[in-house]
Amino acid sequence: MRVFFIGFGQAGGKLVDMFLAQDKKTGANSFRGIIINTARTDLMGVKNIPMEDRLLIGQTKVKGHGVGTDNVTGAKVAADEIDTIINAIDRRGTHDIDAFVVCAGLGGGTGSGGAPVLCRHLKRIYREPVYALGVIPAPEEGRLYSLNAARSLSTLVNEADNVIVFDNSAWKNDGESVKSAYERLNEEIVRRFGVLFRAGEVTKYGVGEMVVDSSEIINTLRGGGISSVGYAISEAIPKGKSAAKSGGGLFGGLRKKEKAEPHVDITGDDKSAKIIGLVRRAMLGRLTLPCDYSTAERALVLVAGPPAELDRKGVEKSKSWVEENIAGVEVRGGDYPVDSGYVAAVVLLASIGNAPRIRELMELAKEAKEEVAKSRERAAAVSMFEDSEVDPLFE
Ligand SMILES: Nc1nc2c(ncn2[C@@H]2O[C@H](COP(=O)(O)OP(=O)(O)O)[C@@H](O)[C@H]2O)c(=O)[nH]1
Ligand SMILES: [Mg+2]
Repeated sequence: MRVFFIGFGQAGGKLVDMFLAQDKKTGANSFRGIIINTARTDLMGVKNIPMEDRLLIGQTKVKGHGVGTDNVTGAKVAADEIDTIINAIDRRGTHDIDAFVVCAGLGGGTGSGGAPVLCRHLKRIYREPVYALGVIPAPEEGRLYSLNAARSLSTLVNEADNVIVFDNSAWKNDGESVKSAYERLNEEIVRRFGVLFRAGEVTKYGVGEMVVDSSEIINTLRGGGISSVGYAISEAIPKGKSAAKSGGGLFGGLRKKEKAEPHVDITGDDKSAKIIGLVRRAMLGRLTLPCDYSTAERALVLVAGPPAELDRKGVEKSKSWVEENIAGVEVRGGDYPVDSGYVAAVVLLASIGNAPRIRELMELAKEAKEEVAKSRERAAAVSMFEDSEVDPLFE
């Protein structure tokens, strides 16, 4: 799939920077993008995006210093300067793309406020689907971050064609701060979504036997709402060659402490058993957003790896297994031949009905709304008594 990425705010900008770098490294050339911020230093902090594709907005309001955690101002600035944003996107070229993906951390100010506004306008102007890749904050980041995320997310689900969520709290290790984990989390995000969004693009191995093309990703995400992604990886080594030597290729390999399932030389039924095992691990393991997978409306199963390891029967059986385990019956899938020492399975669980962290955010937002209403009532009651002799506190 050819994707136009827009990174909004600091987290969004860093992610798009990494997506484009990964794309370049693999020679795939399926991604392009721009990044947008109200803070000049954040725009300067990325490594791979050309200067002309970094857009500073809100200069008259915040003078390049950012909006802090004020997502209302973030949204206003985006709305005020939407023409400038659309011009920057058009300048980069949109005629041959399959989808837009707007990346943002939803707990802050610029991306949290700006992403929903941008999605609304992109949908009005272009025919291609508009997806959001939203990072939600861990509770330890504070109540304000959670409130910002709740507010942004509830708007975003109405404005984007689908919101794929990554939960920082599910991915940071115990005892580790969210901030110190950013780089590792971003690698996890880009690895998963890089494989998913690039599926169907021609590689030097040609296209797969059972190609997942962009229309299948689009149809899987068509139901809207919130989606989550699972991923698992396993070694695939031709005899006499180590996975480490042949490199991770598309998947960027493994980190030092990470373990892939050891490779066993297999053929036929074993080969499909290996794929089924991998898909199960992807769906039952840690998802980008922890959720009850049995509530997913649709799913997409993608198996990527060296052609010799890909197996039609394995993919078909995996699809049936996923179908048995989710709420809906629409499960799409296929393979994606790539130059890699690993086989990877990606399971996209679309339009999920139950995710505890999302429910928590929504409840928090409801409480906050009630608090505001109560304090307004209180203020109104006080003003009623201001001119009278009765002291409302001693009623
Ligand atoms: N996973 C991840 N989350 C980040 C990163 N940078 C910031 N965040 C989170 O994204 C949210 C918004 O922060 P930020 O992007 O700085 O806000 P903005 O610049 O105002 O849009 C917060 O919950 C941050 O914890 C990052 O590099 N990776
Ligand atoms: Mg920041």
